[in-house]
Amino acid sequence: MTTATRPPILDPLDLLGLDDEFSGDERLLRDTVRDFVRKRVLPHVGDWFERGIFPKEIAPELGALGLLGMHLEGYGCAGASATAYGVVCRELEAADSGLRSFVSVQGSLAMFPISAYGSEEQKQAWLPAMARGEAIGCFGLTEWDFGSEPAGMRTTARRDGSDWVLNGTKAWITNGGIADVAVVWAHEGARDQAAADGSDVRGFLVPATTKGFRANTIERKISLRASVTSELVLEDCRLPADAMLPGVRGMRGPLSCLNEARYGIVWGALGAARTCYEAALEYAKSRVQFGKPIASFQITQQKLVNMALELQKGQLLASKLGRLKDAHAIAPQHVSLGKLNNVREALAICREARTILGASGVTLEYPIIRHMNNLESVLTYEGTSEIHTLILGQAITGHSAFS
Ligand code: TGC
Ligand code: FAD
Repeated sequence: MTTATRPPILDPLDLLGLDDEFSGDERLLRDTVRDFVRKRVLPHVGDWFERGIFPKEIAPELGALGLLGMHLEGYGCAGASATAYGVVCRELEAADSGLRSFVSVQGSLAMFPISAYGSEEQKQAWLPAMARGEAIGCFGLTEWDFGSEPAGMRTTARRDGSDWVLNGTKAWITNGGIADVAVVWAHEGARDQAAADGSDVRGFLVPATTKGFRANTIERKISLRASVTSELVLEDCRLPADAMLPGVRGMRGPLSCLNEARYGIVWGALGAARTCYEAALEYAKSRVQFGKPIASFQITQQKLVNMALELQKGQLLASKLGRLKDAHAIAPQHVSLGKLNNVREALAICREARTILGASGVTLEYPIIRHMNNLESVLTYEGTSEIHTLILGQAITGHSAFS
């Protein structure tokens, strides 16, 4: 006896109809970005990944869509809601984490500190051009020897007359090699006087044309290949007095930027996972083994159902964080909760989806292994899953277990 197939009763991609709760503007933005990605990115992204390139010329196109610094106010930025920003991150990362990374770094890590802590002159000089995608930014916090513990950084900014002189090396910097301006975090003063807790850390705007500044590409990544990752070297980079961001001092400066970018990842990871789930569902319906579509086997259905459940739970979490953020009631620990859960579950969904494709799942003919590899970086950057566990552990117990 053959089993009859019936049309699905629920939308397999949104069992609870959670997207219906977005406003009309948010749904319009979702559809606009989805359409852009379908036409402009999906036909090429496998090739970009394979060749290890990020097409810099896409920046003005993202700018024209109003996606760069979209959650910031003024200076050409759209002042969109947190939910709208999240939806955009989700749709971009449904194509590739590298594309979402570009937008996260530009808007949340480079434009946000200028907007929040910059002088009026710094805002005028950079924000409109960055919103249009005519100038690209990067964010230099991590160093080779200081990743999870950025307060230990060795980069310094020493006064010389009214100038600043920066020395140090930053590592793993997204957009580094294509940036026009780097937001560089450094101890103020000489290295032997640097505060161990980072309370003397300041942010500096370093134009890529500055003498003594160079970006070296980090090669041979097998994750986030459609994204530029660089080492930034600063050798006696002399900058004018007004290169420093006047509005913040200490680790609160860089860490507050991370809240913005981590929030985008909470949504973005769902996009990558959705693409993998969708690819696995389609494959399972058409792949026949033992005389039946593999979608008709109980174990395959259990895998698909678990993926769909985690996608819905992740979306509920992201939407709740969006509402908290719009109400200015979000705490960094809330963002850690979302980043930890959604990236961990997205990676699990991608790995499970890969098994449904069998051998086909290991090729770039399908998007799954690309997303899976990308999410290994997403699990590590913007605070590793272990660091977010410890942030939440401290929030729950009151005890710090970092050192
Ligand atoms: P701690 O002593 O706890 O705090 C120092 C000061 O910072 C404040 N603070 C925060 N402020 C805003 N937002 C947050 N999330 C904050 N966390 C801490 C804190 O209130 C204090 O302020 P004040 O005014 O009292 O001095 O800080 P700590 O140095 O002990 O660090 C704690 C820890 C381990 C959680 C932190 O270092 C951390 O988050 N480490 C992970 C590092 C990280 O996430 N790096 C990311 C680099 S950028 C990146 O990966 C970009 S990938 C981009 C892409 O391609 O998408
Ligand atoms: P480490 O800090 O050396 O950690 C190694 C392992 O030890 C991890 O599992 C970690 O969780 C664990 N660990 C560390 N401390 C503890 C502890 N106290 N308790 C338990 N476990 C612990 N940085 C930027 O500044 N700007 C960027 O644009 C940027 N882009 C990136 C792009 C990519 C593709 C990647 C991969 C990284 C990027 N980073 C960027 C760097 C990223 O933020 C760091 O890799 C991350 O913070 C972790 O640092 P680390 O790699 O040095 O690992």
